[in-house]
Amino acid sequence: MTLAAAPARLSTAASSFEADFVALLRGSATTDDAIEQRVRAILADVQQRGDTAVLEYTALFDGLRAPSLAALELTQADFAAAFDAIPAAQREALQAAAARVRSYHAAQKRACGESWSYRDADGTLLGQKVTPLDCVGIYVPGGKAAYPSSLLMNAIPAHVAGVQEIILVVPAPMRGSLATGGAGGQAAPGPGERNALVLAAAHVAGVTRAYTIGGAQAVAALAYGTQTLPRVDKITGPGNAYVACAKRHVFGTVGIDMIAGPSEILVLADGSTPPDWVAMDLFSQAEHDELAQSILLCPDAAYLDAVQHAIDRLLPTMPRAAIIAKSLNDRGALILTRDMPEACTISNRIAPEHLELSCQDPQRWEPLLRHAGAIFLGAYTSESLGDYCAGANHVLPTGGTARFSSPLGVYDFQKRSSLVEVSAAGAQTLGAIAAELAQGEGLQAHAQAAQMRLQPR
Ligand code: HSO
Ligand code: ZN
Repeated sequence: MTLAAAPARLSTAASSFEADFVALLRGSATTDDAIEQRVRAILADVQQRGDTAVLEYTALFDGLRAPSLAALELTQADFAAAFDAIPAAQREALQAAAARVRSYHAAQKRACGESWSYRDADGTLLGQKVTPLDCVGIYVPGGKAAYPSSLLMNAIPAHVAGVQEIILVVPAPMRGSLATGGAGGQAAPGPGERNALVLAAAHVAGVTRAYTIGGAQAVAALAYGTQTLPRVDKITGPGNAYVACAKRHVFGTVGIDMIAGPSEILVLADGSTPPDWVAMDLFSQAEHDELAQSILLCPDAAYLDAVQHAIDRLLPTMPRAAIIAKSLNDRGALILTRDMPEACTISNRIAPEHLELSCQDPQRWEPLLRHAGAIFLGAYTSESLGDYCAGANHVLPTGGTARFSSPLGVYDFQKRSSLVEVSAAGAQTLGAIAAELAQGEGLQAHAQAAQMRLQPR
């Protein structure tokens, strides 16, 4: 069977455009009653029974039996051994990527992650004190979609922020039994054996503890704490529908980063980039997931044809052609716009996770772009470089949420406390204002607390 990918062809000049565009942006259903109920039950159970419940679900869902949660702990020695065991080229790539991600987030911390204060003329001090979270949990999927790069993107900003305890949870990649020790056979892989690159990434990223658990039960363990696991302050990282649902539910008990949807890429092109490059960039996000969305916007119809030809030619060469084809056929689009400004307007309406401005003068159009998780400027800036090693974070708002949210960053692992120190002179001015407003609100104690300080002690 030959696979073909024919993304929808839209034109902003067509009378059907609005209807087609709205249909294109209609996301996949995000709630599922069955998942919802299952997750609620798991959360309540782990909250009540702690380690025992986590172990039972791990045996049930992951086929990994262990006598205790401690037996599922991965140690720093495990990370180091994995790091030493991977090929040298992978080791070097991991370290190079980690160094760039670290520099980027260190710069981010200097720019917007430091405490600040100022003093009024009367000596009153006002400011904000920034402190790192004490303890965070990072969820890394462990099945076929194990992304060591995502571990770097979550753990490094936490580390740069100064978080002391970074706890990784990563589910077992295959069925096995720790209870039997796995001594004389190949049937019992140790935890994480299949994910050497994930463990090696934990080694370079500053993870402090790790457990081979996953799913809603791991989220519950992190959110509520168990006999073995401490309760964390925030949980970050992507996961399947159960994990996403569990994160939604524990929000408020702990912080969460975001609920990540399928990957998205929008390429806004002027027709000057080699069509093969753009086709491959569209594939790069489509290959993540059949529900991923890849869209090309361009004012040049001949260029859209050229990219379609590139898609036709390159698709059969892709190992994940089936996923790419389904994603492009169901959710992809090649959209003809009247001009570049209109392409920018359409892009803002989509508010994509990744936006490639693949044109000759990206600086000219960038000021028109308001909503995107990450903006990649110029033909050489493939989004895939951003996924691994450019340095900026690849955990980004999806599904149009870039209208109101930002990439994962150092700031997600910090919190702020307001600082106020009123001088004796300041108490005169502020006391009069506060007393007036407090009386207006009928709050006498407030008013008097302010008034008492009008006179020096
Ligand atoms: N593009 C994904 C991240 C990723 N890509 C990991 C490759 N590995 C997030 O949108
Ligand atoms: Zn990617």
